[in-house]
Amino acid sequence: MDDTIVGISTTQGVGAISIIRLSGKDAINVASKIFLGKKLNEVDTHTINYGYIVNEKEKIDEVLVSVMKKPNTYTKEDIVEINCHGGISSTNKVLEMCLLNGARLAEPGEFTKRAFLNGRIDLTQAEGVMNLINSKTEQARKMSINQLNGKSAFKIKELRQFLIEIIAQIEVNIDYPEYEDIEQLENEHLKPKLYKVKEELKKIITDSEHGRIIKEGIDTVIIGRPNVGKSSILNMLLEQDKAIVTEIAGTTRDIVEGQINLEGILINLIDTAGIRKTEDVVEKIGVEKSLELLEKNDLILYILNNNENISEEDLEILNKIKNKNYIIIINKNDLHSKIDINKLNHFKNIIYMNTIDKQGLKELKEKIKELYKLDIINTNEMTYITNTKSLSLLKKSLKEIENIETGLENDIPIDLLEIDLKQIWNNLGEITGETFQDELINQLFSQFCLGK
Ligand SMILES: Nc1nc2c(ncn2[C@@H]2O[C@H](COP(=O)(O)OP(=O)(O)OP(=O)(O)O)[C@@H](O)[C@H]2O)c(=O)[nH]1
Ligand SMILES: [Mg+2]
Repeated sequence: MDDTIVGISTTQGVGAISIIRLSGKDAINVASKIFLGKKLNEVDTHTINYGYIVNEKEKIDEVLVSVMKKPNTYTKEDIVEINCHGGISSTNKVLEMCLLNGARLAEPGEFTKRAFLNGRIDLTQAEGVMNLINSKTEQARKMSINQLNGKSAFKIKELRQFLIEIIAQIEVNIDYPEYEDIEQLENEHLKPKLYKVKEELKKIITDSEHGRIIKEGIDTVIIGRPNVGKSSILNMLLEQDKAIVTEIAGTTRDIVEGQINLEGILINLIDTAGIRKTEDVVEKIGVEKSLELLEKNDLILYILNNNENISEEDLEILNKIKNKNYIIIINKNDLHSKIDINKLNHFKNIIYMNTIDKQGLKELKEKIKELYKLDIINTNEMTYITNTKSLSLLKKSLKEIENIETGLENDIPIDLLEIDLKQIWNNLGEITGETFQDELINQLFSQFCLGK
């Protein structure tokens, strides 16, 4: 991190203004070498300075240069931002001048990485920055700004603190059994504490899964036999004729996608080829794709035709998706009913619909809201962990805490269980990017002052 980095901070392309950002101990020097105007080494911090970017021969662009001296900057290092005219060639030229005068091209996310390494933000906040940039809906924006403000990290740090207190108490019991004035941590005392950790972990995991939905939307696949009205339902939801609809079975071959916004949550819809046994090579590939999509999506809309009986193939697929999030739509309810509804006795979330007068549309939307509790998602109250690795660390921790509980039931010695507790503590530390072993030792002593 000794070097000075440079990058274009605005979108590449033609625009009114582009910003080229420098960060590092030579940021101001590099800018001075190519700037014609006030002496940047001598200007006050957090000032904007008018002038030109120049090389030996000519003026390259007319610019405004912001000088921000450490530590009150985004990266906690010296930062210079050059506002130049937003053409592709002038922006690239200014960047090139910075590179020729001692800066190195920044890697993606490197400014934020420096902010983390220099201790200005933790890992979850860094994730928040990325999420904020990528927010597609108002809900996602609100959630990211909370994450950026450190709310998620706070909850995890609090949980780590609670764990360290348990670990510390176990250590005291092991190392100083003769200290009678110190409360011995009996299994009975440990149980409610572990329960609390477990419940907190569960809540963070649920929140994070909701968070993923807010961020990315609900991936929803529309599945069913040919001609039941899948593409008509997609078109109805999108309010446009995106997919081809005909009375010929096997119309849709490839997937057709679209997006709707439901209460600020994106529903990513995929219409598929109707599932049936077919000798047609193209259709066959389509059917295989449909079956594959069953596995990959958050929500399955399984479509049946009110005017036909339920086939063995339908039941086979329905049984496969029983443990997933699904809604069964009985379409074409304007037609005479030939469906044997008793065959669906073991299934829930059934909606009658027709795409002619849009009956059932409202109910479908309500059902999705209910399944994903979209009404009660409160972005303010959420502890939201976005990256997959962190989420898997949380899930791993939950498993570990359950193992500890079982261990306690089976009278496994407490010092063995303590190793697992430390592991959970480490896992949580990895999520916020805090260090582990040394910190553990320091914390232990700072809390108990047993060195006296
Ligand atoms: N009566 C009636 N007809 C419908 C309804 N929905 C769709 N249809 C008709 O059913 C036929 C098939 O509709 P599609 O939407 O193409 O069906 P699909 O499931 O996408 O069919 P494939 O792509 O072949 O798998 C068309 O003629 C539609 O007009 C409905 O609610 N009522
Ligand atoms: Mg279709």
